[in-house]
Amino acid sequence: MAYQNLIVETKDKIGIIKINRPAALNALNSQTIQELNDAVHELSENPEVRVIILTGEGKAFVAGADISEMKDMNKEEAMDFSRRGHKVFSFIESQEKPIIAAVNGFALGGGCELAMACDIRIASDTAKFGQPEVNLGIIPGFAGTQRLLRLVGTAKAKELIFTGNLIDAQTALSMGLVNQVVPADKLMDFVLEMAKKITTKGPLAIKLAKRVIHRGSRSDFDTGSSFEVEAFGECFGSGEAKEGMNAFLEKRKPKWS
Ligand code: CO8
Repeated sequence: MAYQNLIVETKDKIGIIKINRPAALNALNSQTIQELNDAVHELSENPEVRVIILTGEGKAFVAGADISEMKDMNKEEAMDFSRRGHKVFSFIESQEKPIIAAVNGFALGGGCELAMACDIRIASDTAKFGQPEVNLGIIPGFAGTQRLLRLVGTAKAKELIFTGNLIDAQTALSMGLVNQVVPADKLMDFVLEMAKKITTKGPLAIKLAKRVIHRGSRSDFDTGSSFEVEAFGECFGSGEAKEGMNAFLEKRKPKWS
């Protein structure tokens, strides 16, 4: 598929989506949001791809929703834009393949929200995070209020959202907003290595682990545990578990079908 604002490539079972509007710091306009949806859909349907990496071109991951597109919206249009963003980010979060955000620079507003919709966030040491919407007289609109509080807790989420402060990657790490911080020039190598490692694991196990964690994060403990029991059984029903355990006992690498 041809994209105007994204560069999409696949290599060694890894799909890479690079948001490519560097002149606007990769701000998310409607077209880019739609293209993100389409690209994730395309890669999730591609049987050759096992892990997806999302990153940005230039000095930003994404500097937020596109302010020039939002500025003249009325209430209904804003709600519609917000709903569309929610839908796409929920799709990103819930589709079956792991998605790693390689946060190469500014991840602000909708950009921080996009990173939070990914499964794992690896930040360059030059990245900056924040929910600066209140500077514009608005609040986060792509589920930032909800995902941030779940990741960093209510108090820190309120502090970030009320002050609009930008934080550096180390601070984001200390809050649990990102998984790891790496030097800027090593970011893609590091993320590719992590993605590559995941591609060597049981594909069904990865898919089910993601599904159970995702559904569990929206459920109480007992309900989440019952999802785990079901998925654990499903692993054994597939033959993948037999291959994985036989390979261990036979001291060889598993051959996933
Ligand atoms: N939207 C549109 N254009 C942007 C955005 C953006 N979010 N961010 C940067 N740009 C543009 C600038 O206007 C500038 O364009 P031009 O060269 O034509 O003047 C270009 O990108 C480069 O930006 P700067 O010159 O400002 O670069 P600096 O390095 O000086 O500053 C900053 C970088 C600090 C990132 C600065 O650009 C900035 O503060 N950007 C805005 C950040 C922001 O407020 N983000 C939140 C936006 S609101 C949001 O995301 C809400 C999400 C939910 C929406 C729900 C809808 C209902």
